[in-house]
Amino acid sequence: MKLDLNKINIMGVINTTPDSFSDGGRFVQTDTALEYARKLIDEGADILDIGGESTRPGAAEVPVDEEIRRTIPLIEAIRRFSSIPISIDTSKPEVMRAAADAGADIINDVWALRREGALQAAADCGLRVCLMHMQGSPDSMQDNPQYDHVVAEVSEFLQQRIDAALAAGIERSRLIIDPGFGFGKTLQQNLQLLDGLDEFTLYGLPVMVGISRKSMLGLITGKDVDQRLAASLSAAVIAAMSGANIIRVHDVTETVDALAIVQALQTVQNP
Ligand code: 8Y4
Repeated sequence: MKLDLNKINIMGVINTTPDSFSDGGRFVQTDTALEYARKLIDEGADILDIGGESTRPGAAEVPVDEEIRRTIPLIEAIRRFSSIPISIDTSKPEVMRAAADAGADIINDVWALRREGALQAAADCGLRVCLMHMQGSPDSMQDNPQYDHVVAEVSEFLQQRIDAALAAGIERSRLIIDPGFGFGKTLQQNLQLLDGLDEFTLYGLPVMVGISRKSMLGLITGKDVDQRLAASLSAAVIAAMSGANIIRVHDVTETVDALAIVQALQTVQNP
């Protein structure tokens, strides 16, 4: 399966943290995650995003060997039956290299290759890279995030990371950008980013967004995380209408239909 970034792509989230696929031992854990991967593929996901480290505020750091044990056997197992594009959600150079060897296609790094050795690892692998904006670090990013102009500042940051990636030898055609909804942003700042999302298409690079189930939707609707499907679909449609090329979601079945309407509209506008 080849990645077509000229259309709207649905990225299905697979978390391999132990709280997600809980403990009957390593084999059972990979096996359960593998069944979940099959389900997302059947539901129509275009890309799978596999992560072994929680970026939630207050989450513990995961050692590199543990992150590898959680993610790499799963990527290898998916590759035995599917050629679906796979994204590895990691900031660690060792995990990037192992994932590339296992058959991953995209590095999804919420640190935008700012960790030691990450630029070089990504350049060596030759995978696509999603550069995401985050203000601060996961443990403290939500305590009083501040911007004068959030769209301009996120845009400047992404321009700097694009420049750093190019300087490290990563081809421009391999880059994807993401404003990082919820990563060091208040509700108001997230809404300003969503309102200005079209500006990020001006780089001529694919734009990715992750809004699914996030707290900004909870703050607007008053709903708990497991009751945010309708809000997530609404946000996905808004992002796609603003030109986002990859939408990272938890609810693939429902998002497939919601974004099929946007895709049909865009195909009639731009045949
Ligand atoms: C409920 C469910 C509440 C999920 C919060 C969350 C993004 C990302 C994440 C994103 C890219 C998350 C790994 C945070 N978000 N990668 N990763 N863009 N590129 N929180 O927006 O889903 S994890």
